[in-house]
Parts: sequence; C-alpha cells; structure tokens
Amino acid sequence: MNPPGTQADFAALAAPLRKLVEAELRRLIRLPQEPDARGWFCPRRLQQAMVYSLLAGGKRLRPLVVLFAAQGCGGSAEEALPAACAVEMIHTYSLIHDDLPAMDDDDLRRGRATLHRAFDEATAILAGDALLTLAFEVLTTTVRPAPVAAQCAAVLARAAGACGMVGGQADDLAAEGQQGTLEQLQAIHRRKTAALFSASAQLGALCAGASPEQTKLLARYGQCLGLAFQIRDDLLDRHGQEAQLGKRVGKDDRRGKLTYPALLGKEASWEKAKHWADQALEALARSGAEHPGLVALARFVLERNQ
Ligand code: GRG
Repeated sequence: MNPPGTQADFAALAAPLRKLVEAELRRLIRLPQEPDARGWFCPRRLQQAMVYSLLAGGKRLRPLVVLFAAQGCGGSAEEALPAACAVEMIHTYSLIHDDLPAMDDDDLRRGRATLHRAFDEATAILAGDALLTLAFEVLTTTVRPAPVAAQCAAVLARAAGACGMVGGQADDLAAEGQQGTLEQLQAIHRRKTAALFSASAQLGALCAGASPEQTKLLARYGQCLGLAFQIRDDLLDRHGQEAQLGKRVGKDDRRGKLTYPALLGKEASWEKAKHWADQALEALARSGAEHPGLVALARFVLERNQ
C-alpha cells in the first residue's frame, strides 16, 4: 500500500475496527430490564433513548484513535475495546446535551431527529447522564489490569470534565455574540474537542502498556488532531452539505459563534487546520507508534465532508 493518506486508505483501515466497536457497543448498551437482587433495572424508555443515540451511526473517530493507538504501541484492539467504547459513550452524551434547547437547540444529529426531539428533553438529559456514567462503569470493570483501568478513568475524567470538554463547552457558549480572539478560540477548541481526542490516544497507549514518553507523544498527537478536526468542523458548518453531515449547517454564524472562518476566513482557517494535522503527524513520528490508521486519520480530518 502507498503511504496511507487517502480517504480510501482510511476507510479500509477503519472498517474492521468500526465493526468491532459497533458490535461491542451493541452488547454493552443492553442493560437489565428486569429487577436484579437489589431491585435495580433500567427503565425501557431510558434504554431506548440510549440505544437511539449511541447506535445511530457516527464516524466512531475517537474509538478508532483508541484502537489504532493501542495497535501502534504493540497492543491489540481487543484489549483496548472497552476503553474505545467508553470514549464513544462520553462523546455521544456530549452530543445529546449539546443539542438541547439550553445549548445549541438542534433538531438533526447523525442524520435523524435529535434525542430530545425524538423523545423528550428530560429523557435526553437522563440518557446523556446515563451514558456518561456507563462509560466509567465499563472502563473500571472491564479494562485489565485494575491499575491501568484506574489510570484510564483518571485520564478520561479529566479530559471530559470541568477543565476539559465541559469547561470548553461553557466557554464556547459564553463566547456567543462576543468579539473573541484567536487565543480564546484555541483555548475553547483545546478543551471542547481536542481533549477527548487526546484522551483517546492516551487510553490506547495505556491499554497497550506503552511507556510514559510514548503515551505523552500520543496525547500530543490526539490534541493536535482534535484541533485540526474542529477547524474543519467550523469550515463544514459554513461550507458543508447538510445531507452529508447529517446535521444542520450555518448554525455557527446564526448564533454568533466564535469560529475560525468567522475570525480568519476560509483560506487562513484551512492553513491552520493543515498546520495542526502536520503537528499531529510530527508527534506521531516521534512516538514510534506510527500506525497507518493514525497517519491516514490526520488526512481524513482535513478532507472529510461528513
Ligand atoms: C454537561 C450539560 C452538559 C453538557 C455537555 C460538553 C458538551 C455538553 C458538549 C461537548 C461539546 C461538543 C459537542 C463539541 C463538538 C465536537 C464535535 C465537532 C462533535 C462532532 O463529532 P463527530 O463529527 O460526530 O465525530 P459523529 O456523529 O461522527 O460521532
């Protein structure tokens, strides 16, 4: 194969791992519907709502980062699979909550009605909460050995929490309608989006027993990849096709969001995205975990139309 760089290369590398992830998510999301010895069970409507969003497609990019990183560090996809699924659960919860009327108030996600539109707002909030907590149940009960599970849980909690994804989202909402700077925008992207990509790469490395140095360089790969990904996302909101993306476009400008195209225009935004993809590849090369899937992903995030 040529150096992995085209969308076709990425699709070929991703397909078997996506299949693994889909099957495992399908298994993990089946929660008890009948009371156990303590009388605990998951209400049917809540279960349906969780399934509706988690199994609605999605590119599964973050789980792929986990699995490619694990393989790149000499581990197996199977041992990193619970971590990959945990990351996807957190990502899905964030999308459900992001779509709520109190936040972006969206009606379309992954090509279908957003969860609060298909069910109701309270159910959407609870399904998001339940996916967030299920992610940590999966990590702490399935990743082995237990010290690695604890490390993974700490990395993921920090990335998804108040100083990471949730904090980035808070600042993103606060910046609406404001005249922001490039520094502010980058600080938002680092936390809102890139932190979870960075955690994904770290989790893969941790599950494969990588050295602290290799784990750190993969964390940097994920962070840079996430920054490139979010700039492309900003560009797609302005220039992309709703049918391909499965979500509404043009929302950022309507809401007065602080975005790269709003601040820098199309060409300079594209250059920034390319810069971060190059930085990702540089960190990856230094890590010695140059899995072709991780290389291909750095191009995919720049060229994607969905
Ligand atoms: C805690 C109340 C509460 C809310 C949390 C943290 C948060 C809300 C939202 C996260 C912010 C967010 C949605 C960032 C955007 C990242 C992004 C561009 C997501 C889309 O990712 P894709 O394209 O989606 O990978 P698919 O559907 O393919 O998985």
